[in-house]
Formats: sequence, structure tokens, C-alpha cells
Amino acid sequence: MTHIHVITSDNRGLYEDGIQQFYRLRHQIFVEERGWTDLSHSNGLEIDAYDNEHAVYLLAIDAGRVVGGQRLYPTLLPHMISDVFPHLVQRNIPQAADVLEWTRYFVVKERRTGRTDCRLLAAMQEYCLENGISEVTAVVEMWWLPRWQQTGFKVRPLGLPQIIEGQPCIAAAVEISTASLEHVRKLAGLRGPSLIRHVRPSPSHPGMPHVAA
Ligand code: A1S
Repeated sequence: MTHIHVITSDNRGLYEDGIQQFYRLRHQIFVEERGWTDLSHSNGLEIDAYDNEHAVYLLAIDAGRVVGGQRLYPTLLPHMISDVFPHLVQRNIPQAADVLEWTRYFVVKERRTGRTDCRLLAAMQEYCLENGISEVTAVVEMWWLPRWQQTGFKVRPLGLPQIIEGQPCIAAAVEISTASLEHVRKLAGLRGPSLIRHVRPSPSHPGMPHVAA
């Protein structure tokens, strides 16, 4: 059974294997499959400057195996749009406590039937709603726009499309809302909250980590 796990600096110690799988899959998918060779590394792991204590990972894990994932990062810190793609934004780069940047989204090949994808999209909306986030920003290839429309996401372009490595790409902001969450939850076949949060046992309550949905 696949569950979407929330991994932050607080519980990362419980997920070292999952995070290593995520880095390895990112290399396989973004470098080897998608051909983003700038991200290539001889160790077969794709890790960048934003894989630090501020990153939040939402990983789809089935019986210990990572089958999909994504990363959220604070826009108040230097992030990918402000550091690498500021030219894709026409006016001000959205930078606020309630705006996160959304990157490194994928589903492993054998799970590309749409269902894991919708569960990851629902997880993103659910996590953001729970944490008072109003929108997420991302740089995407243009084919994401119809995908987002199908999943009921409201999107505002931050600038005009530009060609990056031969592909038309755009910076966009995706609204976080209960309506979007409900829409994508239906597509994912989910009836309610789905995030798993393993919490590190506190010194006063040692023992196994507990799970909160
Ligand atoms: C940044 C992303 C941010 C959100 C953070 O009938 P098809 O096969 O044409 O239907 C496809 C296409 O319409 C479209 N699509 C997927 N990949 C495409 C590509 N490279 N170029 C053009 N169109 C593409 O989506 C439909 C469904 O795709 P799918 O792969 O059959 O199934 P699924 O389960 O919906 O998975 C979609 C994703 C994007 C998750 C999966 O293809 C994947 O992980 N791709 C590699 C990672 C990637 O490119 N991530 C986005 C950039 S990060």
C-alpha cells in the first residue's frame, strides 16, 4: 500500500534510506530519463543546494520503496526561481512566509498510471493547507498547464514562456485551496486526509515513532 510521508528536518533521521532512494531516483529520472545533464553526478545521486534542513519532502513510499516524490522549499530563502530563473518572472518574485517553491516532482515509471501522481498532488495541497500556505511557485514545461487544469488546480503565470534546454517553460504560481484539494482527492480515489507523519519519539515518551494521519 502506498502512503505519502511528510519528511522535514524534525523527522529526517527516521527516513535516511528513503531520502537516499529519492536522490538516486532523481538522478535516474531527471538526468538519465529526462536528459537534464547539468544535474549529473558521478555518484548517481541528484542533490542540490536546496536539499538542506529547510526542505520538506513528500515521498510516496510502498513497502519501504520510494515510488514518487516532490520537494517544497521556503521562498523567503534564496530558492531556485530567485537564484536560477528570475528572468522567467515578469514582476516581483513571490517571496512570503505563506509561499513555498515546488520542485523535483516525479513518479517512477512503473507507477505512471495517474493514480500515484494524483495522490502526490493531493498530498501537496493537503500539506500546504495544513501549514497555512496560500500558493506554491514552480518552473515547469508547458505541458503541465493542461495537467493542472485537469486536476482542478488554479494557476497564475508569473511571466511569459521561454525556451530552456529546447523546451518552452514557464514560472507559475499554483493556488492552494480546499476546492483544489477536494477535486484532486476525488481523482486520486481518496476520501480524506492521507499524509503520514512519523514523529520522532520525545525523550519523555521513548519508543516507536507514532503515526499521525
Ligand atoms: C517540476 C514539476 C513541478 C510540478 C514541481 O498520453 P501521454 O503519455 O502523452 O500523457 C502524458 C502527457 O500528457 C504528460 N506528460 C508527462 N511527461 C511528459 C513529458 N516529458 N513531455 C510532455 N508531456 C508529458 O502527462 C501525461 C501523463 O503522464 P504519465 O507519465 O503517463 O503518467 P503520470 O502518472 O501522470 O506521471 C506524470 C509525471 C510527470 C509524474 C511522470 O511522467 C514523471 O515522473 N516524469 C518524469 C519527471 C518529470 O518530468 N517531472 C516534472 C518536472 S519537475
